[in-house]
Amino acid sequence: MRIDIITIFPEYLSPLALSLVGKACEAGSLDVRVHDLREHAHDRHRTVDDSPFGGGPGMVMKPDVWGEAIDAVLSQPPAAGARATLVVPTPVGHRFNHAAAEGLAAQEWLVFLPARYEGLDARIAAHYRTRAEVTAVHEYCIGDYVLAGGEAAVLVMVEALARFIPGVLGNDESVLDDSFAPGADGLLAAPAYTRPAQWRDLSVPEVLLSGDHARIAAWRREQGLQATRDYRPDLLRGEGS
Ligand code: JBH
Repeated sequence: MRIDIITIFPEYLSPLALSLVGKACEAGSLDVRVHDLREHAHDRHRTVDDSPFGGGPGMVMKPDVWGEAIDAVLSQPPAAGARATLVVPTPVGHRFNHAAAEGLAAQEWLVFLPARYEGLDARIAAHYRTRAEVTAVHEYCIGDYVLAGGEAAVLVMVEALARFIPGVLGNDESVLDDSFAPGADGLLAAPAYTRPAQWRDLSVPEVLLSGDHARIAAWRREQGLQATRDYRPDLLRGEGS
């Protein structure tokens, strides 16, 4: 998979060279390219934003600068005829969840457009939805809190989707067992323990040492159900994931 990211903070994306995503890049299953938006700002101050038409606080990122940057990325497809899926992190978007991550992971080419909080000129999404080289423009929100810009959201989304790319995890079963995976019954995971069996004044639940796999599975189901009731009752009502 090819991933392009256009940003005014290229260094912000450097964690992608680490960990699971970095290993996938080295192994060749992922090709991540970070581009500096300011290379497409041609005035003396390399301006990328301007005040909003209609007034109000904050700044809006300029469509001409973004348009030139996106066109430059789209002119370098990973393969002849490849089409890009554009992803815009924004507080005004569909919730990014497990299903969204899995959907993005199935694409051959993703282009992320992290903007500052007040966002991109709305014509960017409208224009690129009409372009033949683009399959879709997704606007996603990772959660109900305020971020200064979309870069941290891109890190979250890339890490979440990379786990669905074959060969990236190293253990295909881990994805299926995750909390939120439909096959994992939609519940949160049970609490986990490892050695030593006795630590300070706390011991591991006896059932986990019993070797009785049916009892362990039943215990984990019940614990997962209780954790879901406590922390995420929305999942039990079928509203979450
Ligand atoms: C995206 O996903 C978002 N959640 C909260 N704040 C944001 C700010 C900019 C982009 C988001």
